Amino acid sequence: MARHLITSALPYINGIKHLGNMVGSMLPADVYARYLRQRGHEVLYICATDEHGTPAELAAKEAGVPVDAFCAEQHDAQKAIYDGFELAFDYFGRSSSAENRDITQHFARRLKENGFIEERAIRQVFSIADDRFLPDRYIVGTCPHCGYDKARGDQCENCTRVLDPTDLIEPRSAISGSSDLEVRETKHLFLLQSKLAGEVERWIDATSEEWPQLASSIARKWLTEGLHDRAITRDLDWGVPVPADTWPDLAAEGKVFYVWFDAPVEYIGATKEWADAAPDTGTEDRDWKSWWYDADDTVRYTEFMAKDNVPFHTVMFPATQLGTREPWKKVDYVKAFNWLNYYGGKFSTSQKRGIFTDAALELLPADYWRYFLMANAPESDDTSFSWEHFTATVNKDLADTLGNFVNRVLSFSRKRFGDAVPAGSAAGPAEARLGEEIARLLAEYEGHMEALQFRKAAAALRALWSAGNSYLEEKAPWLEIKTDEEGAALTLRTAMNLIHLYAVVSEPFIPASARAMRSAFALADDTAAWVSAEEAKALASVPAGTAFTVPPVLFAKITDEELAAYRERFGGEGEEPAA
Ligand code: B3M
Ligand code: ZN
Repeated sequence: MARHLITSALPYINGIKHLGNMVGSMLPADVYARYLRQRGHEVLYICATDEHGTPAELAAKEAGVPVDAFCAEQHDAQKAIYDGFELAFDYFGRSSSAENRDITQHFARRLKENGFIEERAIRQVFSIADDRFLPDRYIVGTCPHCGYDKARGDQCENCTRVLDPTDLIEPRSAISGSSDLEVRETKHLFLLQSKLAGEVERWIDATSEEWPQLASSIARKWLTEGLHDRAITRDLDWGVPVPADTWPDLAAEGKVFYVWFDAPVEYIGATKEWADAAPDTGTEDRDWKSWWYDADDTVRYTEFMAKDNVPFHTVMFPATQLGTREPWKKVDYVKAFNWLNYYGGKFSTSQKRGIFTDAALELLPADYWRYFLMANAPESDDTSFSWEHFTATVNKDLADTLGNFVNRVLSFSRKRFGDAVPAGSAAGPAEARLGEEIARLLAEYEGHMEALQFRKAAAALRALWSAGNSYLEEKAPWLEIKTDEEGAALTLRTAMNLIHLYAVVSEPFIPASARAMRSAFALADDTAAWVSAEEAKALASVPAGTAFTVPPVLFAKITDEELAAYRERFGGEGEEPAA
């Protein structure tokens, strides 16, 4: 079996994320990691909070707490929510870790040794009152294009135009509000991407064939626009410090690395954090470097991210890795996602628009969200969330098709045959046909999962659930029992085997419900990680006589009143949220 390294884009530390952020990175990565683990592969799923850069500093300042305390608290808050969604990371690290600092600084030293980093003098805005250089985002003023008076030095979020701080009218410091600014010369480190462009292009040519069109087209677009040398240091108080042993002057000025220089390195950093956090029982050898160093022939690396992160992951980070002239594992497959919109408009953390991960879990169990989001994942194009669509999907696919099947099969059998799986007559043509259909649909489901086509995989899973309902309608044990008790028992035993099969294969999407279905049966040995084609055809993994219980209803339907209340609270078509 292969060794699969999986990473998902690191959520920024500032603020609880919305569902759109999760469905474009961590959730599909989790579904894929779960599936591969169940198929017997060795999987390492790594993620972390992205804790550096101006977003963290500004958010901490707004919260009135030191940035390191802010990050520690926000990391735990986000991790608790992801635990609620059952995102089964092998490790969820922090880009502010010592491990990431050390590896980032190592990368920078190697890049300098190999001639891919140099110091350059640039002119930058200095704030006398704050006694520091101000990164572009720290300068606010009036936009010369639209007159918006809170435009930032890098971009006006009102008219989205990219700006230069010197464009702003009446510029002032976002920290102190002081307008006592002047432009001074300062030195920064530049990553000489232009010198690595040829190698990056050859790597993309050799690797991106199999990537989804969305990822390969964005990577190529950035290549054709030309790989420019890029400043990779900032004047911030919070970030990976420029190492004094290599750049004493810049270190003395307190320069730190640009967040997008250290954030992708945190995929490696968090893997080392995972190893360093190994239980000292010595029970497991967490060899972090075997996943990342000289691992081209032994590890398959898949990245999950939203489309705006593709350039950094397919151009800048591989360029950085190549420039070290060390055999760091580069990505093999980039699974990029479009946007999940909210009634056609963008989810927005800053404008509190859409549904946030914490609120989602307060409303409904994780599996409702996991299934809906994956069945409507923005893979080939943007998709839009609406409460009406969410309600219809939950009520039909989860409550009616799966939940109702489980409940009525187990309840009816218990009522008529007691608490053990009934034997009944030997399987007949209907069971043979069903077995063939289940095996076919299972193979389809596996094919889509191997191809990372999650919407198609969810559709195949739904078809598996529907096949059980069709069989039940065809056999109608509630009628059959009047004339053929043995036949009705066979039908129920077969349907119970389907429930167990659903429990095993649905786990990547709806782990909590899968556990509830599986634990209904008191199987002596219930360790099967997957279902073979033969087992799917036979539908006999749960033998007659197995004790079972009837779990509580798996999915409560969303009522019209609840639907109306959700729309009221979060806003609907063209309606502003009440909250
Ligand atoms: N923190 C996510 C974003 O752009 C960014 C990903 C970093 S992955 C190394 O929202
Ligand atoms: Zn503007």
